[in-house]
Amino acid sequence: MLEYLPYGASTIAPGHDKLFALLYYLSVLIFTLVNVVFLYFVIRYRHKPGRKAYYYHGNNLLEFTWTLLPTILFAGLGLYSDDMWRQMKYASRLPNPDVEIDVVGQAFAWSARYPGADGILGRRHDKFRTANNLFGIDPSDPNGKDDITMTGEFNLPVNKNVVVHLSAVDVLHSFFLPNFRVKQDAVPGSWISVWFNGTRAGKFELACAELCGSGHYNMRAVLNMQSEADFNKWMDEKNKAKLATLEAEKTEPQPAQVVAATVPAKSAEQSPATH
Ligand SMILES: [Cu+2]
Repeated sequence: MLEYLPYGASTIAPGHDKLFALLYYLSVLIFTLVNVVFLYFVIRYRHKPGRKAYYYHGNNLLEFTWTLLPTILFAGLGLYSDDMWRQMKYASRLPNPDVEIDVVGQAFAWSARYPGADGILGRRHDKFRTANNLFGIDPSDPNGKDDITMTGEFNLPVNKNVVVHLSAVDVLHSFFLPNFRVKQDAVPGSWISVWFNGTRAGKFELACAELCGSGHYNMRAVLNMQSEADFNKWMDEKNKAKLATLEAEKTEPQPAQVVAATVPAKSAEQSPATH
């Protein structure tokens, strides 16, 4: 239909492309008609010596018609495309997620958060956000301890409903997966959910589609769409590595404990009472 579009790789791509093609060819048709008629009138009624311009005062039938036809056309297109829009954008139409992740945009990179071995994304709030905690994971929520975050490249399974909760750290970004026909602004201070169901395995581009600063052109990530088995294997490895790190942290003294142990001794040394 429209060969220059990136090939579709999600369940909504065929319906989306049909709608896109309809709008595209309707625009081409109307543009051509208007310009052919326009050119005809320009030539037919061009200036000629002796030709007199005449005064013409409206025509109700003509005005009624050229108001009614575009109204029918635009209202019709609105109604026709409404279901596709709801399916893509309405929170009430989000499918039951098979995989649920958080994604944040930050000048100039995309990061993702997976729920970890417990399968639960820990609570988050922007007040907890630091350079080392881009998602604002609540440190008091045990569900957040095993969450896994990564930047620049991440994996997801094909033929699964993926729900992405989207936000931004600094300025507006736009989460754009051309092959999946998904595009959604990522807005600092709010979390917006988008979904897709990928139909093809492979590497896909996640681009930023909002001019967000000098590095905007370079703000992209790689999305690896894998078979369910490959994805589960990848996720298991990530979870094992994360649990091992958590175990190691438990046995080593925490930086906070080291500070707590040394500070009183130090202050006792410096206290005038001990001299
Ligand atoms: Cu951006």
